[in-house]
Amino acid sequence: DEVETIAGTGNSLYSGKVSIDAQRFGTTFRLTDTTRGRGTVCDMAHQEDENGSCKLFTDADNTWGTGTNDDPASAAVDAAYGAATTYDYFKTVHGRRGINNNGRGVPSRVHFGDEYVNAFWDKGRMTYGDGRGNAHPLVQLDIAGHEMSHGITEKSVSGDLTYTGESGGLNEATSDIFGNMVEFYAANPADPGDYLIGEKIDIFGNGTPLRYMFDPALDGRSHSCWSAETPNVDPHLSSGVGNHFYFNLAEGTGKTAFGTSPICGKAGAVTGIGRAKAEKIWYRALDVYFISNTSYVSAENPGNTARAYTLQAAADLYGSCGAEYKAVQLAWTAVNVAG
Ligand code: ASN
Ligand code: ZN
Ligand code: CA
Repeated sequence: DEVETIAGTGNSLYSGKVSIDAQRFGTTFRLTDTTRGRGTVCDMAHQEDENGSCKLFTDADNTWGTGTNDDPASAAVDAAYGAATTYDYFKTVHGRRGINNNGRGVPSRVHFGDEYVNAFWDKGRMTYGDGRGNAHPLVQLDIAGHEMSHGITEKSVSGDLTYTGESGGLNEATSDIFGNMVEFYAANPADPGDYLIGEKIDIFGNGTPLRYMFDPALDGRSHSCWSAETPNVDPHLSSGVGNHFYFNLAEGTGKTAFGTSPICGKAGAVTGIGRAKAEKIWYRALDVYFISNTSYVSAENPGNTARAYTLQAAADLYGSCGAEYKAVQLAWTAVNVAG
């Protein structure tokens, strides 16, 4: 039987009608993306076991899902679209061909567990739960980009960015940053780019997003400004410092189209340099300079900080006398990470 890639139609939960690349095998279509290194989407059917079976989604007419949870394939469409869009983002914007930079795709598992309110990256694959109550399935594009970016971080930083303390915060911030840069890259009117994480999931049941990058403390827990407590909190909270820095660098402080970014302490205002430059600076810092224990602030080794490495990346890309380098300095200072 002939096998070929055919663009199918997907009716997603969050991104409207999207094109997804499926594979035809005889008279059946499979959710295997042969144009991006054979990434797959499979159905955990509410099981959680580590090595239990996950059944590859198949379809008879290459029109996948209905856009509602009545059809288990709808969440699979979001996962396929998320993996494909994230793959395309890193290839187009950063010249990286997949997580391992070898052109290989990765598997996505959907419908993991029973009312599981999370998504995660482990063992070289993405896994998504269905949520519970008001919390909808955790397959929104920025979440897919977040989880896949954990794989990018794992393969870019030798030994991974350690998932505790401030390096854990940088690991989480990297995933939030690229998750939303993927959302902007997609430019999908059904899910426009923003600096909120999981804004369509309603994870708290009150309409608020999981996280806010322009002022992370709006969630009542995350750190918008670095403090001596930052190394002691969960990576999903210390990520606030990196997320807020990134927002300042890309969009500036004060009132913006995406939210109001407060300035920490007595720092000066920042004028953003735009996402196209900010994302290249963060990616280069991650890929070329970050090591496993890089932190926001380090008394012992001031050279091994995100501030030092993003400045180095900015100097490499745009020179050390330009507005970009200056903006990196100001954007860190505005989150209370001084030079
Ligand atoms: N969704 C979470 C994350 O990707 C899962 C976790 O806490 N590891 O960060
Ligand atoms: Zn994460
Ligand atoms: Ca978002």
